[in-house]
Amino acid sequence: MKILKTLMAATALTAVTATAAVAEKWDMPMAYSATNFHSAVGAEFAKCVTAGTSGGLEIVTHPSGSLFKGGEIKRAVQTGQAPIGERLLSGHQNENALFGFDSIPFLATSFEDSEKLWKAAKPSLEKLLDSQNLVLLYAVPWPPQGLYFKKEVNSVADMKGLKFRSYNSATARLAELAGMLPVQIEAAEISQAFATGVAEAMISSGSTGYDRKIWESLTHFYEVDGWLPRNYVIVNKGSWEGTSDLNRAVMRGCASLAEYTGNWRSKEYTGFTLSGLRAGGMTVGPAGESLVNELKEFGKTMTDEWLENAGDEGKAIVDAFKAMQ
Ligand code: PCA
Repeated sequence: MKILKTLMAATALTAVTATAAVAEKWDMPMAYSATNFHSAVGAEFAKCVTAGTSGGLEIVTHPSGSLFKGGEIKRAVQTGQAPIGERLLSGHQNENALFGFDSIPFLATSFEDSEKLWKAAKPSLEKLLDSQNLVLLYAVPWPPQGLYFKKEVNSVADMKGLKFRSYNSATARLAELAGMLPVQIEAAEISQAFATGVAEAMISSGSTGYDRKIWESLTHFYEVDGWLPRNYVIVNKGSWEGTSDLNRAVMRGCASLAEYTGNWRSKEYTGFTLSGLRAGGMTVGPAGESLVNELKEFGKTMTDEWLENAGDEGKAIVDAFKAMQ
């Protein structure tokens, strides 16, 4: 009974504080199309926070890079131009190799391993983000990465000279190793890049090809399961510290829910989007064994290079991940 009374008093207090506090509105830039599952999860997260704070903190999502383009989102949140945002952090691995832990070819190639790798890397990532004025809320993996072309490809030799759309330095490096010409383009702009011939091939998930109706320009998708890069929702530290305890607690709760449903949706979306590519007329199937073997050699080179760039902290992540196997 005493507990109940205390609880009721606490709830009454929260209600008073919530109504007394000035309602805040946070714009949340997101890089990918509104129909993409990451954007759907972000929209649910925003609703969860708005409802959970009884409108005390309203989060408004802006998908498709409409508020800030993908490449600008991290800086916008760091500098407080946006209080919160979503970004593929491996897009910033040229700034710090640790951001690229999730784009090492053939290190973690399944959802299960991606989860383990995330567990191993999360403390380092949180620390790095903290040093950059950022608070990490949640991270959700893209489906496994595979290769897109507009012709049949059975070996690295077939890839030589192609203009290859990259989304981070790992994908650009892969292109170089395969003798292709990398060109960095945000997902929101790839339909046009492929339609105009600025790019002719890429590595990405079935999800991004499906979202961008890639069958209008390309013909083949080869499942490689190279890695599962993550999108992250980050908050400006000043905005985080400046909002109420209640708002922070609700955001943490909604973030764990979003991470859970995001993982689940990513898995579901994998098969769904591959069927979608097929329905669009593309040839979809696993990459041939000899092509995979050639790619694995590049993977070894890139793992060594990453370990060299990411130093002891990088090595500790890989070791912790391997210890979970
Ligand atoms: N889609 C994003 C990143 C990884 C993915 O599957 C993109 O292609 O930009």
